[in-house]
Amino acid sequence: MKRFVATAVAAASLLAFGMSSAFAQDTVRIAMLVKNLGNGFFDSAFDGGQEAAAELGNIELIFTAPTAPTAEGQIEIISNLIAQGVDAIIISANDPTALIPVTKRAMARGIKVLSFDSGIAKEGRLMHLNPSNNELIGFKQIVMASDAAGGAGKIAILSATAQATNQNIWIEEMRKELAKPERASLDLVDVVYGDDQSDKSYQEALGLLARFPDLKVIIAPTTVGIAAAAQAVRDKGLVGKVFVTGLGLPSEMKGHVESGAVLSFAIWNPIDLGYTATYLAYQFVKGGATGAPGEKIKVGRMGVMTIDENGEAAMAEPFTFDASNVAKFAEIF
Ligand code: RAM
Repeated sequence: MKRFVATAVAAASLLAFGMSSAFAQDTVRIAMLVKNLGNGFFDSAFDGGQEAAAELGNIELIFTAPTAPTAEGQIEIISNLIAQGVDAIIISANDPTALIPVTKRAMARGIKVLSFDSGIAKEGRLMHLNPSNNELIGFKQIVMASDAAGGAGKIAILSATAQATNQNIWIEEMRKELAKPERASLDLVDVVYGDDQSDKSYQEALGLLARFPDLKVIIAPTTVGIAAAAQAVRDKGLVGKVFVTGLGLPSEMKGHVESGAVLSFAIWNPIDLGYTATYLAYQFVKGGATGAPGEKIKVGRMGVMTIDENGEAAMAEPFTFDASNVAKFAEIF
């Protein structure tokens, strides 16, 4: 809600100051369409987007999302954005393929469609911005789980939605790592989905704890899931017996690390991700970027992104947090 108000105020002040219509026409309208509302990860991404917008000037950045993380909700919003005639849409997709018809329609109207965080398949966007290297994200989570489990025992995954492009890629990478002989003592017993809703994630975590009394680790590759799972472990008095790891926001995980339910977790900087995605969108609208393989696109304080053969680019390595550094980063995101 806060986000819509911010946009409305920016637009209203333009009118109030009687900007000429020529100026208004020059304004680049970029929509950041995320998986769902009420997720702190995306709120931070929008903060980064606003930073890029302020730096570039003359951008109206619209933050929007369905209430629940569904492809249907995103399709409806994209149709509305086409009708509004925005210049670009940056999307964290709830499904890799379901959005393709509507994003193709948007691109046919000249709207620059990019995906970030959670991708749309190649034909449905001009480029995709990965937060980091997918293989590394999968690998890191298994290493953290293995460390927490002492190298052996039952582990389970609590993911976001069953269709989420990014989580499904990371789960695939985790499975590949688990298939290695040196991981043979780790037993992945289940994968469940909390739909990036706190309540559902909490219930799914309780379900895992009940079904697998000797479970050692829950890996949640989602900021919503990891916080909910840590809360479930604490509420059940299982701290020290079951550990939670995965991808989390320091600001949401500080208390869970201090409680001992979480020994370590990882993430990248969502502010930098939103900043870069917004900058890229601007470069497609105004800077002539096309997303062709090998293309190098300047993205302000983040330097230069290089497009690979799949029309993708990746940002930095995920960073690991534990009791030694979580409090410091909790102030930032
Ligand atoms: C949640 C969302 C997002 C993902 C993070 C790690 O906030 O599912 O897409 O990148 O977790």
